[in-house]
This record gives sequence, C-alpha cells and structure tokens, in this order.
Amino acid sequence: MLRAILWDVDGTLAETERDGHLPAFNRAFAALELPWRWSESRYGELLQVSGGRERLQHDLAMQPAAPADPAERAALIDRIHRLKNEFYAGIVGAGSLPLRGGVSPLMQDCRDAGISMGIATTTSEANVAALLGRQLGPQWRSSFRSVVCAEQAPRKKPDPQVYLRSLALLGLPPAQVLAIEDAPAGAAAARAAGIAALVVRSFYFPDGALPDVIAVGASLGSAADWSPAPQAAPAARIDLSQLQRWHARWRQQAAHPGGAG
Ligand code: XBP
Repeated sequence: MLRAILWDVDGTLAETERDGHLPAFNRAFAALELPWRWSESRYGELLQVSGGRERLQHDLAMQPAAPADPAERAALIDRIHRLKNEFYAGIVGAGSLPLRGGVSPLMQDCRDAGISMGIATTTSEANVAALLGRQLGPQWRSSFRSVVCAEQAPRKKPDPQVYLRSLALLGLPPAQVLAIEDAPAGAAAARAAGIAALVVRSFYFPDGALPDVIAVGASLGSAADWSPAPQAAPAARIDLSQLQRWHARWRQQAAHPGGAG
C-alpha cells in the first residue's frame, strides 16, 4: 500500500535548473567580474555533475581564467556559490518560477487522502524554502512530513543517502513509498534505497534510458505521453489514484517477476 510520496525539487517541482540556478550562476559570475558565462547547452552538460558546488569545481578546472592555486580556487567557488544562492532566492522569491503542471493538484490529492509527503533533494534547505515559501506560502513545511536537503544528506544523488534519511524520518519501509524524480541520477538514488521511482521528464532530462522505474512521462499535468499508459483520457492529469495503480502493479511485478502482471 502506498503511504508516502517523496518529491525531488530541481526539475521536478519546477524548472529551477534552466530558469533559476543557471541565470543565478551567470549573475554571480558577472557580479564577481569573472570573464565566463554558462550557456543553456553548457549547463545541460554540467548537470551530469550533481550539486551546484561540485558543478562549479568541475567547470573551474577547465576555465583558463580561474585561479590555479587550490586554496584561492576553493575560496572563489565558495563566493560564487553563496552569491548564486542569493540570486536564486531573488529569482524564485519574485514568483517567476511556477510549479510545474499537475504538481499542486497532486499535492492536494495527497493531503485529501492522508498520504504523507516529503522533500528529498540535495540542494540546500534555503533554496527549497525560497521556492516553496513563494509557491505554497509561508506554511509550506506543514505539508511535508519529512524535508531532507543538502545539509542532512551531503552525498549527492545517485547516492541513496537522501532517500535513506527520508525513510528514517517517515518511519516507513521503502515498499510503501514512491519517489517522483526528473533525472536518471535521482531515480537511481531512489531505487538504491529500495523506493519505487516515477520520472517526469524535464527540460534538461528529456530522454535517455530509465531502467526499473514505475512510469515515465512528460508532465504530471497531462495523461498524454506516459509509459505505461495511464487509465485516463490524455487531457486528464496524473492523479493520486493513477500513482496508486502504477505502484501496485509494479510491486506485484516485483513480487512475481515472471508473472503476467
Ligand atoms: C539538484 C542539484 C543542485 C542544484 C543546485 O539536486 O544538483 O545542485 O542544481 O543547487 P537534486 P545547489 O536533484 O537532489 O534536487 O547549488 O544548492 O547544489
């Protein structure tokens, strides 16, 4: 039986990578008068590295204008990352980064049905609070039984740490939980914790193989373009009962791998 849903944040709740973190990184580079910027496509490549700080470290190793001295470089990474998060808070605080289609109604389904919700992300808690405080209101935390962020789970996805900590806070076995993710590394992190994963594709993760997920689709706001196909007209959104059907089927198949399902 499905008892809780764990939400990834970046790319899943909102298009925060393209419309939040990327412009915030570029504003930080400009504010520090650094001679480079990241294009939309370059940022897509850099997203193979999980974590904003780790992403900077990776890129600065290839920037000829970055300081060669390791201590100076580490200090610069700290400054850029801090400034990036300030700009990010400004962008999401202005309200220009809405939740993706179908997210709010699915959250409401969960509240109505008494299904617990949690946040499972390796971005910082301040970034989550900035986004959800604006989109769900100042009481946003009361909607979530667990909130696990970079501070509690420093090991980035695909490491399962963030999901294992979430399970401990929820006090539930993985079989009763479903993770909603947008990226292969996130789905792999959930699976490594024994949690079923559903993937809703985002701007930066539009395709690619996703072994072992319960369903994959384009948007929670529409039943079109999902595999397996939902039991709903394409115009309808993905609701809680559909998640429960997929989850039950997946659990059944996991218990009887050779069966008709
Ligand atoms: C998302 C990330 C984050 C953000 C930037 O992780 O990789 O690093 O891109 O945020 P998740 P920070 O999929 O776990 O939400 O700069 O705070 O790392």
